Amino acid sequence: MKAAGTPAPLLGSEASAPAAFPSWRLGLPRGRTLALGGGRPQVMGVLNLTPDSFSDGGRFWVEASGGAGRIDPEAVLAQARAMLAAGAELLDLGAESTRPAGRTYGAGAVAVAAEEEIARLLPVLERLRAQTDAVLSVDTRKGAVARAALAAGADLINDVSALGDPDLAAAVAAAGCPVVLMHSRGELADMHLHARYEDVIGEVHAELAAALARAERAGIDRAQVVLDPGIGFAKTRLHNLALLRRLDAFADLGRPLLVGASRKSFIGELTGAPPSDRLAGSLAAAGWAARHGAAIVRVHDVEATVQFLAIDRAIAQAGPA
Ligand code: HH2
Repeated sequence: MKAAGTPAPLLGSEASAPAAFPSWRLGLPRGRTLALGGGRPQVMGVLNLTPDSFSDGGRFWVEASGGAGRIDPEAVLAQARAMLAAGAELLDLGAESTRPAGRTYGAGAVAVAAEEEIARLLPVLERLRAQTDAVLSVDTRKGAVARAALAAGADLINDVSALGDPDLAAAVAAAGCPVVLMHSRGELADMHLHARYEDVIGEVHAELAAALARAERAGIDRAQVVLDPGIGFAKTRLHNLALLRRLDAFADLGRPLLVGASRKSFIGELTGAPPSDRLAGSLAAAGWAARHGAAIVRVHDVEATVQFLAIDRAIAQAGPA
């Protein structure tokens, strides 16, 4: 119960939106819709069902004998419920780490077969779908995983390879669901070698435009595409900072933008903080992204991000007292 006299939170759509930010309505499976934009970024909570993600790997992982292991679905569901209660409007379930190889993370993530990815994902996804109408995104690069996830009730596919697998494009086109196309270069194992740009803004812009065109050629409706500059993927610290600084340069692509800067290594490089201690830097990046046009921010720390964005926005919209 709210105490008498406590003002209503200024979190929802009742708060007026600045005219400068466009709005979009994406179609979700089973007749639902996802309203994005209008200056009110939505928070996507990260749920990594992996033993080896860079910031929270192993959190839901139960070790078994002989080096094997499995996800504890109940632990993930508890975290999902906490994220939704804290104000996440989307959850992003990933069963394969995309942790890059290179200076920061050594050999990078271990490749996971589609069968293993599906086995990690489905017990969680099926139970979550039965419990919530929230938007459930699945972070995968593989068509077989996307198909299994969509059949189990996923709403949206988040593809960090931007349709590297033509079968994923076919699965998304057949389902008619939204898809996130993220910018990267090369493979996960060698992307750090591709972090070379003459003009990072222009080249990422051109490569995202090409990804959008590739999606349309594969039969995906451009109105269902969300674009992402791919912070930390084939980028140096300076590239990441430049992309955040000029996020507005991607507005003319005409699609909602997702930004995932949470706990990423550029924050560690600038501050010396380990992944588990990068909340303040992550909030600074999410706040900047939100103010400069991100429609979705993908974060590990939902409660803090929701509060940060609510206050940031309330100040930005305050009228003369
Ligand atoms: N970043 C990660 C994974 N998926 N998807 C999109 N669209 N954008 C991102 O920036 C992005 C992403 C990496 O973060 P995390 O999931 O925490 O780590 P890991 O890939 O090691 O599981």
